[in-house]
Amino acid sequence: MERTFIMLKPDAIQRGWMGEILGRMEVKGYKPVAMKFMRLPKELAERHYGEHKGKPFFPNLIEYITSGPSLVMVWEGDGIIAGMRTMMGKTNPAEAAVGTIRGDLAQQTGRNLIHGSDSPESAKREIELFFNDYELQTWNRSIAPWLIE
Ligand code: IDP
Ligand code: MG
Repeated sequence: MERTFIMLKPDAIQRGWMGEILGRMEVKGYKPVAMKFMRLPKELAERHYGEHKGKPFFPNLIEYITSGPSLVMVWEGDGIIAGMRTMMGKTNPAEAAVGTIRGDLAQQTGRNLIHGSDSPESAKREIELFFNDYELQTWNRSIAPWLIE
C-alpha cells in the first residue's frame, strides 16, 4: 500500500479547516499512519521546499510555512500519492476544480492550505524528513475488505 506525506499549512489551522480537510480524507477511506502538530523550524521548512530555493516566491513561502503550527501527517491508501493530489486540486486555488480542497476553500497560491507529495520519490524523502520509523503506525481496520478488494 502506498504512503504519502501531507501537511495542513498554517492557514488551514488558523482558519479552522482541520476537521473539514481530515474528514475528506477519512470518508475517502484513506488511513492515517502518523500525525504531528508542529511549527516548522526554518531549517526544516527550507529543506522540505529545497527544490524551490532561489525562486522569487521562496522567502514568502518560508515565512508563510513557519508562521504558525502545521499538521504534518502520513496517510496510506491505494494510489494515494496521485489521489491526494487530485483531492487537493491545482497549486493555484483560482484554477483548482470545484470539489477539491484548494478549489473549495482557498483563493491564492500563497495561501493554498495543504501540501501533498507529488511522486513516490518525494513521498519517501518527505516522510523520512519529518518522521522516525517508530512514529509510523502499522495498523489495520476491520472494514479494510470493504475498501480494498
Ligand atoms: P504544490 O504545493 O502544488 O506541489 P509547488 O509548485 O511545489 O506546488 O509549490 C510549493 C508551494 O509553494 C505551493 O503550494 C505554494 O504554497 C507556494 N508557491 C508556489 N508557487 C507560488 C507562487 O507563484 N506564489 C506564491 N506561492 C507559491
Ligand atoms: Mg510541490
